[in-house]
Amino acid sequence: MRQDWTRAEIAQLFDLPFTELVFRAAEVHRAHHAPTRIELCTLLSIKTGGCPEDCGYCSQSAHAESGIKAEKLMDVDAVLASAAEAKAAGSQRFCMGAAWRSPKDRNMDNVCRMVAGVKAMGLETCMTLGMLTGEQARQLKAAGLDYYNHNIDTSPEKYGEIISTRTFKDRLETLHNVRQAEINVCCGGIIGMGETREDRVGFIHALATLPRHPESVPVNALVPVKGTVLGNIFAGERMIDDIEFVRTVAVARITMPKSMVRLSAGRESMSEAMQAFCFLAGANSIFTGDKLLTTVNAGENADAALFAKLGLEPINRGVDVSDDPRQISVALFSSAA
Ligand code: SAM
Ligand code: DTB
Ligand code: SF4
Repeated sequence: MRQDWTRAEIAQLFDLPFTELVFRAAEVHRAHHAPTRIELCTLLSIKTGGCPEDCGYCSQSAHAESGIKAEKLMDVDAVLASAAEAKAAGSQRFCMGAAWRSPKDRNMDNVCRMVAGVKAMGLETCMTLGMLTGEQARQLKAAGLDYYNHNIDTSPEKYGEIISTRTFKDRLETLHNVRQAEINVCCGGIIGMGETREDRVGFIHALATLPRHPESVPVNALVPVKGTVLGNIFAGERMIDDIEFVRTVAVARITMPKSMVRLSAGRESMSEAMQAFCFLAGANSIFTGDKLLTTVNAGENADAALFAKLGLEPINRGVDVSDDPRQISVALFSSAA
């Protein structure tokens, strides 16, 4: 995999005629993944609201006036009950999110019990808890954590306009700690925060030049939440052109061929045709269920209908995969074709 992408090369990809860009992305997608198979992940907010960070997009920041109240960390049993529901609904990965700047050491015991319990159900485990020390990352790994989500969100230049309570470099440090602990990395960001094309180039460049590409790359479309800084600016509508969003997905696919590219927040406001374009351009993972962390998601019925319409199927890890999910499902797809 190439880690030496230049900004100029990434800008050239963005500049391609749209159909040419999507065609190239689809080619790369087919070479590395089974193109009709989509990974299903489910989110749960295990600790909602009252976050000391000032991320301008986030309903859970204590600096926002979104009406989300601060809650305590959920009980382990309640989290496991929710994971069991997600598994019964066909989800493959259970992603637990906490509105923390970073976990306190006294939280680690409960959080690790959540990981171990979810893992024991046969689900893949993912957490997003804010910044981690090396020691905390090692504890999560020992508990059975498969993935850690920690987004860079936007370009290094734009970062300080969106968040002032931590730096882009802080983000990279946690990503390093997660990698050192041999936990898979889930890292992406948000499109539609008023960033320029150059910012989107810088965002993809930062991801595609990490020492190793993230195994998962969530591409969120900003969900404008009233009472947040960005929600107040972009009240009530998605502030990214559909075609530019699909271009971003396509460039992520081309530059990070093996990564799972997740069509994440904002899907609820996307048409079926727009989502189909994203799948064609290389997106191969979604969040299922009717809720993300605090905002609404497309919901299982809508997704089942969309999958049926498009002929998509969930990745069935038990059947399609053993050691390397992607390679074996590619092999299955090729022999079926
Ligand atoms: N506190 C942790 C952290 O910041 O890493 C984890 C939770 S945070 C909600 C996870 C990610 O969700 C953010 O990095 C951001 O990319 C995404 N996100 C949050 N609010 C969003 C919104 N309104 N629209 C789109 N994406 C959002
Ligand atoms: C990610 O990139 N998107 C997810 C997950 N990682 C944790 C979160 C989306 C949150 C959307 C806003 C909300 O529901 O509060
Ligand atoms: Fe806190 Fe994460 Fe929301 Fe930022 S994105 S305010 S760190 S919960």
